Amino acid sequence: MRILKNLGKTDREIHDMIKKELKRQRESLELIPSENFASMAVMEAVGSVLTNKYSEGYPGRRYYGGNEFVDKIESIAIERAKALFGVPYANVQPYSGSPANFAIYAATCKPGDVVMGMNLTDGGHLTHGWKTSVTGQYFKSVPYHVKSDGYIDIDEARKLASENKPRLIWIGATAYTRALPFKEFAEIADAEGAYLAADISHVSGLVIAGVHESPAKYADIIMTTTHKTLRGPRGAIIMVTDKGLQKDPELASKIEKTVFPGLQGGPHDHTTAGIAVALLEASTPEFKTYGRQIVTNAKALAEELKARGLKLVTNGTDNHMILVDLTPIGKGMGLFVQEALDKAGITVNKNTIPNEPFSPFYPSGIRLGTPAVTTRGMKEQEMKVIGGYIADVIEEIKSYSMPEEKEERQEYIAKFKKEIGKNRKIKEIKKNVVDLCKRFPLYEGVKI
Ligand code: DSN
Repeated sequence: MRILKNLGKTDREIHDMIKKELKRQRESLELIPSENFASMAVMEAVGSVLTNKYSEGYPGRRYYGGNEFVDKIESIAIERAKALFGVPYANVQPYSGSPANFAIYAATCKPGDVVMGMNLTDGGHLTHGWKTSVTGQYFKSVPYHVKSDGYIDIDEARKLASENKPRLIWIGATAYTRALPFKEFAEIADAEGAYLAADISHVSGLVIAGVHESPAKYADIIMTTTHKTLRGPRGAIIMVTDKGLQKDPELASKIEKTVFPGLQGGPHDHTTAGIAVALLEASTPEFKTYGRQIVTNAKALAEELKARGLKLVTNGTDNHMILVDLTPIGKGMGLFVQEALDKAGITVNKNTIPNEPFSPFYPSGIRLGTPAVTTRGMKEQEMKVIGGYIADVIEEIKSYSMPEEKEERQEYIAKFKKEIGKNRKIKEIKKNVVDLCKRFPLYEGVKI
């Protein structure tokens, strides 16, 4: 099936870049844990005529005419989200995770209120109160941390909550490889009368598949982006639980008002349709099998990396993600490993590790995840092979280490890039990666 025919006639430049990006996605191993491959059905909905419509307001209460079908689409998306996550209220309009989280602050806090979230460099998210995010500037942020074993320090969080009396507590992360302790955080929030918001963006697909506990019984508010393990288009959903409505019967209407008109204008109806399709796909038995395989694959990959001598934060994983601690290999190795793996056709991202010893710009870890390779149909056997490739690439570059002197770093990085560009072993791995990818075709039959 040939797609983007009209784009090819109208704008060759963009058409060619999309064609190249499809080839890149097809021929590389996508291991960034927050990325995935949406289905053709999801992408067709997102690329539909719905992009033409304005529909400020909510179903049945719009500021524009002509919303007969958009109302139905949004209502379907809402009902599917409520059923899948077992909640009484869902708002599918947030443009993405960061604005969704800000809507949650606006609904529950006033500027200057105390908020708590996991520290960014321990694995938390920018919008959970980090200093460079407005969430750390408009609110008084008191971050909690992980312990030396990499697990969330629940005792510290309890103590900080009791001392600082937060209005809102976040439980959720972007670089945390263990189960999120919803029950314990509900106890902490309840003891202080705080709202508990669960940001399950990374694990929502696993929650649906039953391989990660659901926060529905524990949190007042749940937020998920829709494009990670959930495998939909880029967007977000805010949900209010039964518990949240018992605590504050106005909570759903507060969220509704802060999303629109508080923060956003017209919802992106094409994205809403894509979310509805992704939620339908996520309600199938096949999706449950997929979610289980994501975790099985992550565990298999973790075991292979460990067998090859690599150190993992928390020594393993409960979810879709692995955080490799590269400190035994060299200083600030995250960048070098990311670049070298990129050359081998393996896409990961450099990441800080808890108590980052080097620098947030040149961090000491890499973050890996299995949602995208699992979508391609890869299983434990392939994870073992991929783990071997990763270890082989790291072996090739283990003599590099980031200079302590900041002025020397740019020159050193440029030299590193030149040298790995010529590395024969990495070139050989790249060939093997392409062969492996071809055995697990992506968007089969699609031509641009
Ligand atoms: N950027 C996302 C991630 O990679 O985890 C979070 O916003």
